[in-house]
Amino acid sequence: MIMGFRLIGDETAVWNAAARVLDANWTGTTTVPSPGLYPHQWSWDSSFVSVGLAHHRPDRARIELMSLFRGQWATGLVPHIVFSSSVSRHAYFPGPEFWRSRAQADAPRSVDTSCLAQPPLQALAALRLAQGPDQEGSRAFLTRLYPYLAAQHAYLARDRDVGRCGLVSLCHPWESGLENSPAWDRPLAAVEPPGAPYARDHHHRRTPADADPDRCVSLITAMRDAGYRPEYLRDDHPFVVEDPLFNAVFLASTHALAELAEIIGADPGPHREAAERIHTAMLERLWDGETNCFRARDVRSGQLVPVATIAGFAPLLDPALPIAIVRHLVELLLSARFAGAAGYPLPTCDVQSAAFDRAGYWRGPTWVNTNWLVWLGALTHHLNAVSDLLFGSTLRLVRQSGFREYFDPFDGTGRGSHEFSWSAALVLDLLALRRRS
Ligand code: 2M8
Repeated sequence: MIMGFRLIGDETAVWNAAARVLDANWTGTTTVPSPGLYPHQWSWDSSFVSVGLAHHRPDRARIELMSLFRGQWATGLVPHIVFSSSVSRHAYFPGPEFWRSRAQADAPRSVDTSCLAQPPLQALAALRLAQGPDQEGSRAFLTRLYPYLAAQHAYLARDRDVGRCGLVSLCHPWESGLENSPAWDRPLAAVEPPGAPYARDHHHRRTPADADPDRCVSLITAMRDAGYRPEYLRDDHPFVVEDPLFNAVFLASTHALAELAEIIGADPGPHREAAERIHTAMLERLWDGETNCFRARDVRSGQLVPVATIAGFAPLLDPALPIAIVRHLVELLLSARFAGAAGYPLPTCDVQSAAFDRAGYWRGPTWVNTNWLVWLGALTHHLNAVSDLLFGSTLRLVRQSGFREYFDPFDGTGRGSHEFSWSAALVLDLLALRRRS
């Protein structure tokens, strides 16, 4: 279904191919990120997918979002994985038997989940639906969804502002969505390694590709044993990091939540105030005025992490970002540290950093979802040269290599899984939004 905009050149073929990927990965209630590698429902994947489905199958986008909230905890946490009961328990590690969510009083009884968060894109995705053609249908849907979104945002502000400075803290690298980013190397190295390596025979298929799987697994064990209590996270948990991408997404979704409140006749005021608080804290805590970029802050050491990554461009999603900072970010983005050195931008890590790895998982390759987030930020500030660059680069990648999970930033070679859902979904959004204007 192509509505209200004109595709040019071979864009119709790209559109149809992307739609076929989403159709193939649809299970009836959700779209798996990739059937072989990621056979369950991931929180931010589901949101990216809903953004694309809003143009292709808005009916499915609504089911997709609603099905994710089956996994919401009584605390408001939207877990990063909702496990499918029809998939073998060996299909993915760590699976339900590792997280043991049902042993937690606040977790849902009817479905197994992980116990971590992921960048909270759901309100932003819901707003895309509200802006689609079926406005009547979506208003009823949004009225149903709104309380779940509000609870999710309240949870993050209340229980996950571990540093008490107005930002959400990651308590695990997997909460970032950029699992193996070099930004986590230093805070992770400061975590006491477990006495014994975790039982690798538990790992039947693959473990998230971390630099340090033992520490990653032991961090979850520690959180689980403490019942995921906020007091434990605040007082004892060793990995606590404020990340610009997570918080920029939280800020953008908080603005979206205010707009949704207006649409359904609820009060947007508290969401606008929350957005203002995140905006202020992000500038105070994560802007590095010496090197003119945003960096993650390790709350335990108090230090900003040394490496500049793609996450530092996500604050462009903040409509109130001061113009001087916007200019610094554009300069860095176009420089030989990022787009200026890559034929297929944007690399996920500063290419001049020692940690950069053109093929390493989240350590250099270009991903469609990070391109899309920065593209959205560029649109927010009317940075046409940047949004056109990201649009062109992303389309070139999928035309050349297909809807792969990630890509070599220098020659566009596809890597990771094939027919990856968010790569397809976000290309639909790029095509739809560019042509509508
Ligand atoms: C990757 O993360 C999972 C763990 O959550 C893994 O490595 O197994 C990341 O790319 C993450 O951002 C994504 O949501 C997930 C599913 O696509 O895969």
